[in-house]
Amino acid sequence: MGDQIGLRAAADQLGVHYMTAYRYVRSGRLPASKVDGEWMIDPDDLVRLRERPMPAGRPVGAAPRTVHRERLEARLIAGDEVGSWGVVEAALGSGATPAEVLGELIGPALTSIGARWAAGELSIADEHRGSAVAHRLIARLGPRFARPGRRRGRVVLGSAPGDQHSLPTAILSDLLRGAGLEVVDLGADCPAGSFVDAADVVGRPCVIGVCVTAPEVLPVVPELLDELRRDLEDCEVIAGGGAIDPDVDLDATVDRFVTLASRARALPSSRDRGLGSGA
Ligand code: B12
Repeated sequence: MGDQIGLRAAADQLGVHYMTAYRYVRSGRLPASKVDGEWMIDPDDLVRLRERPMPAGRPVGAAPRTVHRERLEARLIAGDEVGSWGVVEAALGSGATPAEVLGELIGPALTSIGARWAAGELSIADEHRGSAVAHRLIARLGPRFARPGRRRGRVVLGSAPGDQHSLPTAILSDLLRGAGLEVVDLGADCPAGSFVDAADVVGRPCVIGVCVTAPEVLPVVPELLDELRRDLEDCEVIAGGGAIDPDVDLDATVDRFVTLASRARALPSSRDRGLGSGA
């Protein structure tokens, strides 16, 4: 890595206007980090940019997806929400669906950030910064998954007690909403009682999805599942997530939830069968 240079010097070296270089940074095309309020650039990245220019109007396909993913990862690590959203918009503009943005851009960018953290290449602060921006991107995309009409079934999602990961349930929730399910996302670190309360609120029978991303919480999972299955005997309780299934097939996961939730919806609730708590 060479000595970092400022944005104006980078623009000069590229032979482009300052604002053009700024746009390259905000769109993730040119990696940069903020130092004392100024964008600083590694000269090696200028060389890479020259070697791999991005022609306008590239066709939709695997290669541009990879480019968008790499750009997004760079903007997430820089904590650049505006630039990150710019990459998302560029991907949507080139034909990616919101589900593809979640499943093929944001998810894989996070996975790569995690791998780079595990390899000692990124700090935990980089990961936290990127996660915070990723949450905001997911929130901005959320309304695009709203579907009018009758729901195909109901789902409660949450991470196991002690598991601090909330992004996996946020992403999965929207994919399930997009598939026509009503979803309550409880986020990180959910005690058993919260799953039960949420099931009562969304309406039973429903599917309870327990997300396990942190391997250290795996020991509490069997007991949690037993408890939930006891308390929510009219619901389907399943577990998944990176610590259980690291090579998850997202389409198959969504199909599984849809099948289980549709089947549950067709069943009478425990209250109708006289099995409720008596309340
Ligand atoms: C962001 C992140 C964090 C953030 C979380 C921020 C947040 N608000 O979510 C912070 C910094 C807090 C964090 C903490 C930790 N993390 Co972390 N984290 C990540 C990272 C980079 C991204 C996670 C993510 O959102 N992935 C993207 C989603 C889309 O992918 P996904 O998890 O596979 O989820 C999909 C599917 O699994 C499925 N799914 C999810 N839930 C369910 C449920 C059911 C029922 C089903 C069927 C499917 C399903 O749908 C999801 C949507 O696509 C990952 C890297 C990675 N590989 O994922 C590491 C990673 C998960 N973390 C890891 C670790 C080790 C930790 C810590 C233990 C680190 C530490 N020592 O402190 C702590 C955990 C502490 C705790 N008790 O929870 C490791 C886990 C290693 C392992 N599996 O063996 C990873 C893989 C990093 C790595 N490469 O080593 N982390």
